[in-house]
Amino acid sequence: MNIGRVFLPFGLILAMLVGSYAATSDVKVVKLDAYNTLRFSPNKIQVQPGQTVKLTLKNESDLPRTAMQHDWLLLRAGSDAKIYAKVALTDKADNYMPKSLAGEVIVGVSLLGPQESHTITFKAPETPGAYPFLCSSPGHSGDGMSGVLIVK
Ligand SMILES: [Cu+2]
Repeated sequence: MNIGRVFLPFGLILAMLVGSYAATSDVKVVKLDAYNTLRFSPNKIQVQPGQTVKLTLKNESDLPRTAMQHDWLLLRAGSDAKIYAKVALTDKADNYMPKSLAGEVIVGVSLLGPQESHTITFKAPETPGAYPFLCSSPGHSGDGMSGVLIVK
């Protein structure tokens, strides 16, 4: 007689477990390393539309902080990373993230010193396309510290 009562909660718990498992496996984990050579590794990241992305930026440098800081900024599709970098170049007061171009930035990690790392979690854009990213530390993206997030 009690089977009905026992079975229903068990079924609900099972459904909840399955649901949370599906959500966890849907997270794209990205380890993004930033090097003295002014490169990101990887420089191409592919995600699904709207996918949850857990991204850890690590500054792999062992130079003094003043010599080698890196950040990571994901821009809107169609945004020009070269223009962003050019404006950012002289904007030390804003950590090279100019307020006038804040609308171009989807998400980012601000400047990290040598051997520092920081993790952010964000939702990938829903619209398929190529979203440029860069390090806005002066001169870095011009020397190759840029890449692309592909939403597909
Ligand atoms: Cu950099």
